[in-house]
Amino acid sequence: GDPKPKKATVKKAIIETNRMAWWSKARFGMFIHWGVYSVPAGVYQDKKIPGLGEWIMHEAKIPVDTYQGYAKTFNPTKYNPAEWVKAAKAAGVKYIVITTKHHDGFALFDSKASDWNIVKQTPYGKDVIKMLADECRKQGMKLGFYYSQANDWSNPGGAAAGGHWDKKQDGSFDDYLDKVAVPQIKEILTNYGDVCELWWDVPTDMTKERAAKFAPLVKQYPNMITNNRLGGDVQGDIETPEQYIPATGIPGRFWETCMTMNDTWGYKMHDERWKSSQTLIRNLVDIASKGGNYLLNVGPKSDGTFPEPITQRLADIGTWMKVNSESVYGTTASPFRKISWGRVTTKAAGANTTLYLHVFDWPANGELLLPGLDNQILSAKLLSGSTMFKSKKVADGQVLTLTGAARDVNSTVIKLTIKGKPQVTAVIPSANADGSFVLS
Ligand code: H79
Repeated sequence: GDPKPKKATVKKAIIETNRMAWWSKARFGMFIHWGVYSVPAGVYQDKKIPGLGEWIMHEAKIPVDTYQGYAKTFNPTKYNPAEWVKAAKAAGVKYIVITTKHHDGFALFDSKASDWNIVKQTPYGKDVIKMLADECRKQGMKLGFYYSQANDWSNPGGAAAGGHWDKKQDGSFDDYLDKVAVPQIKEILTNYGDVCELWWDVPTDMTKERAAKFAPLVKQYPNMITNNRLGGDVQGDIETPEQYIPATGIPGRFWETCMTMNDTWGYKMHDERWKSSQTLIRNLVDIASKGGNYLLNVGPKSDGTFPEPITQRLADIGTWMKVNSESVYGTTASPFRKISWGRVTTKAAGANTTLYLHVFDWPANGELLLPGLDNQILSAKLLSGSTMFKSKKVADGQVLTLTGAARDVNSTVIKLTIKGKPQVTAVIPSANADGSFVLS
């Protein structure tokens, strides 16, 4: 037979699992994209610039000096990190990841490695990252940092990879890495307490050798989770689908879908295509049902406040989570191959199993089919109330008869307890070659 795995290998596997445990349970994080781009907010020389708000410098080819002028009016006097963290908490968010420096190269923290930072350049003059870190610590919120390592349109040499339109951007990419990116990573990992997640972005021109420049720093924080965008041959801990939900999840990898609430990460004054609260809640559920995390973005305005549509949506999500969060936190993927009426999340309950049935589309005849479910059903209860539902066996599974339940427009959750581990007989065509399956 196979040789037994060495003790050290087993021990390492356990440490790895524990390291990711809080993250896997969390399921819901908040991304914050904030920077100088929130000042032009999508408008340059009276023209609406199409595309992402945080890309305006690149999209409009704004000269470095002109762009740096925006910092002179970046004065977020209404910035109150206590309110931000409170709003995140109330929405059910378990961790925050904020842009410490995006592609425009502007550091939102006090940096000795580059003068292009909030303390040096703005009338505000305060380290907003420190303020947020202090507040997160106070309110028991985990904090992670986004840092654009390979796309920097302001610090000389940093734009070598990401396009060039101003002589001021000239320089050696390696010098930029050595003099700005590596020292700044040291600063953000050293000066703000625990960093739960380090979020690299866009590994353009990041060779193995260049990625290795960051390795000694990152190695000092073995509990910090890193994403897969550093470059070189570094895989990181988590996959990062951007703006989409993988149909079958990502078997064998931790993953986190990051997504905007409208069509931009950084604030734009003319972007009103907001996803509905229902869509955002169902996305969170969909992602949990496939075993991933949802990193939902907010783009604050330059005055330091969240745009009203964001505040509204966070509150709506919070209202739903207040009643239903146990169907999200600590759950794992659905045991079903395909469910037509919604999504399912799973949690072990001792020897038994809880299935959270998220009903998106209420069955017209009130009969909710659990396709191919073989286990004995011990109970079926509305999560938000005391209503119990009866079940019966049918040819292709089991059916719950839904009666008199208060429906939730976002997702009505039924807490189903079944005996033992889920046993689901396939009632639809076979799984993909890797054992995953299409859920929708
Ligand atoms: O920070 C957010 C994005 O700004 C960043 N990743 C997320 C988390 C990101 N950087 N690069 N990309 C995403 C891919 C680039 C996409 C585009 Fe474009 C930017 C499409 C439209 C604007 C670059 C410029 C490609 C076409 C025009």
